[in-house]
Amino acid sequence: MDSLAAAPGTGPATSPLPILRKPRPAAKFADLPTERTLVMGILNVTPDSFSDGGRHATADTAIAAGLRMFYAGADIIDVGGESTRPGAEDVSPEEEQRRVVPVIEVLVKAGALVSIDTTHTSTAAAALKAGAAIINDVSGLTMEPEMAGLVATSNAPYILTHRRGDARTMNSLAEYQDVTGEVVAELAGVRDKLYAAGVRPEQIIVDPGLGFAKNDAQNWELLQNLDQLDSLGHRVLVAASRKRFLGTLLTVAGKSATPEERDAATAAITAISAYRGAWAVRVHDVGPSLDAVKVASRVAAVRTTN
Ligand code: PMM
Repeated sequence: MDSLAAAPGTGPATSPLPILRKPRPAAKFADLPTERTLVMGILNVTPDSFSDGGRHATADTAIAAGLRMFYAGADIIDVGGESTRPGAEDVSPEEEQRRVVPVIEVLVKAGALVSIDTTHTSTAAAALKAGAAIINDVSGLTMEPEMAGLVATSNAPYILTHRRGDARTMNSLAEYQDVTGEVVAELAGVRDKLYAAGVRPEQIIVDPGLGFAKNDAQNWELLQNLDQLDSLGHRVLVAASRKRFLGTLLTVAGKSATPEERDAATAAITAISAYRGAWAVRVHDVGPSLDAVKVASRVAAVRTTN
């Protein structure tokens, strides 16, 4: 396996891998900081992700990118092997696992807390076996309802994302009278299915699913109404990073901003989400969001001491 080149001092000079620091004890979800918003770094091990263009398509380049995010301070590394962009083709669970498992194993050995971004129960199970600690299912349980059984038996935290339809159909399903109210109600419905399968409330993290069956105006409305998601009583994750609605907002001379040109706007959303008390943000560019969290925490500290 080429990723073994990551062993300290054994990598060829051409290896993209940073030198591995001493392996650390396995990170635990329970040890994550609770006094501030967490930063989850996105690691797409895919040839066709919309936002990083397949940059981390091999195990070595993905591990290198994951380690860079971890050493930069990311609290969680979210590893995915299937593109979820609208219109993306399905990837078989076998291919998905071939992409993600070696990457997860090395990141966990290095001491990172890893989440697995998948809609497949078998991939979530393989990732947990490889050391991942959190299941991030963007389908909101709609692809494989049996995922609920795995969440219950594994006791792993589960990110429940709001989505209608799948990657091919979701764009046509963005019809709401009251987007926030309907997203909250639909999340509550899926949450009840998780409860029925034996999942505990503390395991559930809710995500409004920005861009998943939402148009630009609906994404902005959900961000303005983030507080309403708190009514569900779970941790809240905000995942706006590099999404198309930011590109549209930053349009210059009729040309929408490229994914990389959306990072400053992403950090601005991190500051807003952190100030509103989100549990975590999911971002491609970790450094600016870590700074944004510091700013929001510092301002909020004045609010709580006054
Ligand atoms: N969006 C993408 C992928 N995974 N996971 C969660 N929990 N929420 C999201 O909104 C979400 C996600 C879209 O693709 P990207 O990995 O390129 O950002």
